[in-house]
Amino acid sequence: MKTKIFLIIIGMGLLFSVRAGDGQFQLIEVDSPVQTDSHGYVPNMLLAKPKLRLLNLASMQSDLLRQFPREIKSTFYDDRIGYEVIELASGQNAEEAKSQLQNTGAFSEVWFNYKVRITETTPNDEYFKYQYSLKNTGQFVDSNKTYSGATGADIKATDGWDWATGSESTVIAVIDTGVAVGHEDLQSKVVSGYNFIDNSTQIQDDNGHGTFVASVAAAETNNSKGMAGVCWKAKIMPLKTMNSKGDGDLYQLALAIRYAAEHGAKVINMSLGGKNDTPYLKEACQYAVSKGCVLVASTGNDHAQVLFPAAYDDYCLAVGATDANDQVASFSNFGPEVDVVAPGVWIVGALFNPKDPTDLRHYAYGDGTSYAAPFVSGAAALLLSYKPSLTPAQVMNMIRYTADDVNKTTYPGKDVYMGYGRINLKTLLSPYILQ
Ligand SMILES: [Ca+2]
Ligand SMILES: [Ca+2]
Ligand SMILES: [Ca+2]
Repeated sequence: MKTKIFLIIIGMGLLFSVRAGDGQFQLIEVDSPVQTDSHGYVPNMLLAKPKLRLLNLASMQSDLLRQFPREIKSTFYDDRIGYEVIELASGQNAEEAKSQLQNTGAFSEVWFNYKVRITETTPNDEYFKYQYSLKNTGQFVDSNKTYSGATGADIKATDGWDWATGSESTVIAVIDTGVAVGHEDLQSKVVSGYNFIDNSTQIQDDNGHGTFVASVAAAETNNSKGMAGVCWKAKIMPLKTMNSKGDGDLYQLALAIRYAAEHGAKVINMSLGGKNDTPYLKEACQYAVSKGCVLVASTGNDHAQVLFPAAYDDYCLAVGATDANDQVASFSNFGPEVDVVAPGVWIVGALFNPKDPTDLRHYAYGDGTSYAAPFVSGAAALLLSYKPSLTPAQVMNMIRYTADDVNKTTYPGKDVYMGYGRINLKTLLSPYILQ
């Protein structure tokens, strides 16, 4: 029964298929909770400040060793901080030793050597641990231990979130198949959108693809449920231009791009593409950029040339897909138009099953450049929430130039497979001075 939902977009069509098993949707299983360290301090070390009148250090140290021959292994005075550093013998209880040392009267202060670590913002979402794309520790990405990759092959999301988790005033337009507005990890995120097929405001997903894409960019995060999104707080504007089969056309796409630009979207995610370059699509992209929108599009999954609109260098960030080892996915399209890559293999996303629309608590795995693009859309939304005065060109360049050139051994610098490299939220969002 272990299956993996596989949502791929090919050309302008979405193909809904299943990688293995019998086609049942799988709820990701939950492991037992992570064990946390019981000590908040180094267990065999104390730092003690000698009282001023006792600063005959050599005699104090020999007194200590005489008094506590079993408890204390070694002791030395570190004049850089003015404390006696006391190493306890193994198996000693640091709390007991601390009070014994205090009772000697030789010290004005006795402290544990408390642990610190690099600051990192880790959300509490249930399946975050499977989202190697956000934080890759080499963990298995599923409870069946099917797939794992390399530590650090991720977008450095937890480091980036130290600086920004987004803003509710940043809207990401998701031009796709609609969004399951009632999904538990999206229900607070969706603003009103438009259905260009029916000319209505009914933007319910009838395929699943749009819901998945929206959740990667901006699922509700740190809500103890489901998954984490890249931009915790951004809103999602669903613009439905593709039908239940995942088919749409460039005219409706052009309409949706213009609508997004005129209705306050700051970022437009297009996990779609076609082989045809048309002036009305290009002009729509140009218009949206002139209105201040950042356009992000997937390159396509044909291992062929970059699709449109991703291929419009001046207007779109073209996003290819990598895996959990920072390798380009075999299906990812390539060419000089590729700007950056982001994870697009074994991606966790919100699952909407049109055959069971009441099922709004599920998640699945997906592969495709469709799921790489929303990492970049989420990154753009994070950056804009933090620095809203940036122009689209500045956002595009910052995302490009802060990416990690993870294939530099074989293709140093910008190349046709990865563009500038795999995006990096740490370098994107850490403070800097605009030149
Ligand atoms: Ca969540
Ligand atoms: Ca480009
Ligand atoms: Ca490179």
